[in-house]
Amino acid sequence: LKLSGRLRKAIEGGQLHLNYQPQVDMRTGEVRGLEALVRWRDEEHGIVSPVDFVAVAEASGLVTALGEWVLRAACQQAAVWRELQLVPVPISVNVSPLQLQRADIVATFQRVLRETGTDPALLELEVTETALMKNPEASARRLAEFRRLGMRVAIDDFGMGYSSLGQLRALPVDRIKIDRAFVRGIGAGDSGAIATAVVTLANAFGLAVIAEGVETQAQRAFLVGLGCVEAQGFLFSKPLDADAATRLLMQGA
Ligand code: G
Ligand code: G
Ligand code: MN
Ligand code: NA
Repeated sequence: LKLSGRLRKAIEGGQLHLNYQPQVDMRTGEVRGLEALVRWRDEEHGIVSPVDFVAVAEASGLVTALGEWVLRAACQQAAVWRELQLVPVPISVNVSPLQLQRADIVATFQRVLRETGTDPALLELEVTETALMKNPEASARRLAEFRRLGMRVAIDDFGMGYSSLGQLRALPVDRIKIDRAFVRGIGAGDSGAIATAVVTLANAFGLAVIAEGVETQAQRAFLVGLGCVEAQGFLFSKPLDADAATRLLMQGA
């Protein structure tokens, strides 16, 4: 069976699952959010990375089914955490470029939220800067619709997509995620100039900011010094399976 056929079966047959990477307040370690990251365990190929299979989904017309599966799984997990009476934590879900272009995406997301009883304010959609810049006007309209429904929007991998200041200002988003390429070298020869510029930009536009890929105390200290308070990264936690994420949230409750 071709990879696309296997993926279709995986989506239908429950071979996908989500991991959750904590987004923390670097000053206190408090969990402020979780990014949902999809995983595929295939009998023949083992763990297949989303880097590979999101592209397969986009090329084979499965991107809507995959995206809906991811959103529903995240919302169902949020419902489990609600049942456990844990303090609600926003979940960030990645949206692929092609998925964002589909005309029915807003209606589909609205339906999934309704069916799972999810508060839209607890959902953040992550769209990469590169994806947004392929079609800035249409993307902006789409993101504005999500925000009208009460969801939050983040620009993922920021700094890699060459958006102009004018384009950035026109995008209806809530926060910027500093790409880990601009965090990696801090404390090891990199002056942190780009990270500094991104935080300055976010402040100027009234956007929140979160750093990705924080792995060292030096990076953490530098970013906190800039006023970038939130981060994801191996220094704090790798992506966790649902049980480990539940245990983490219970510690905070
Ligand atoms: O978690 P990991 O490092 O394997 O993620 C690799 C890439 O896959 C990242 O760029 C991440 O944004 C992307 N990714 C993870 N989960 C999803 C998902 O549910 N949908 C989409 N479109 N991309 C995802
Ligand atoms: O592109 P996106 O930001 O969605 O990618 C998320 C991916 O980044 C996750 O798959 C996660 O495994 C990876 N990641 C998270 N924290 C770190 C980190 O500190 N270092 C590195 N190298 N990768 C990380
Ligand atoms: Mn992401
Ligand atoms: Na990223």
